[in-house]
Amino acid sequence: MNPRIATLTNRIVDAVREIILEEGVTFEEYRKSTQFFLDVAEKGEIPLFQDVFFNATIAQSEDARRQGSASDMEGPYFLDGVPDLPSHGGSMKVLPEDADAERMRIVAAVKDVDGNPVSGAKVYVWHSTADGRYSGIHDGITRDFNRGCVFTDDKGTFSVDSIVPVPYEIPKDGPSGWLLNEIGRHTWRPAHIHFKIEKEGLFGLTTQAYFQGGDYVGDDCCDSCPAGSELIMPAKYDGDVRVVEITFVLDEALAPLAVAAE
Ligand code: MBD
Ligand code: FE
Repeated sequence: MNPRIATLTNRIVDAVREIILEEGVTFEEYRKSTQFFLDVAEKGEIPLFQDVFFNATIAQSEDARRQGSASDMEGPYFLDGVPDLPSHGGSMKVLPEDADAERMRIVAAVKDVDGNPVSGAKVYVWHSTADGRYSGIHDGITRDFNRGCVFTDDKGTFSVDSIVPVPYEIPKDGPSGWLLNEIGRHTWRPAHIHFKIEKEGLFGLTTQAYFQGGDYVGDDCCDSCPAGSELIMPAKYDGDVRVVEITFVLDEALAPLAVAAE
């Protein structure tokens, strides 16, 4: 018997049973829901389904236990073993056909909750191409593009050049896209950059940054980019380069929950 699993399972089952009775759910609807989950699994959309409906809330739940920067979904497209970049002056690999895309410079600082710089933090950065694909995941694009791994310098800072990503449409022909459509929602995420920051002894922060003024900002199909979010970056430019100036505040590593799941 695992008390954590018991609590969560019982509360979820109770909530669903209550809805079934209140809404008068039928055998036919029940069979459709069985088929729906079979489809989600068959299409490999279990991670996507969870991201669309629950991950933003998991981030909220974790953030309630912390004071550092807001966290956000990792999403399904993180890859390890990506190109190493210097702390400053490096450029992500950009597809030849994206050579004319709008350029972007990420200028970042990593700090602890007392404002001290965090040097030697390992930061993964990844985002879509200018036509909304992730390298190493989607068709026709090998894994190194628009991805990099960089360590913060002794001032806790790093910077990296790339191109500005675009809004991302989740697969709309699969079950997750179908369900969004059935409930009157669209299947788009605002343009975003993913970050995953690791430093021994500190909370590992996974988060994203969005572009103020961009399409679907405040209207994310995953509900991860509400209007007013601290993760929405103001439109700052250095000439024609979009500058994303961002500070990541890392908490101390979180203590495990009092009753941890096994
Ligand atoms: C993405 O690029 C993403 O970040 C998430 C969370 C879900 C689907 C695609
Ligand atoms: Fe993404």
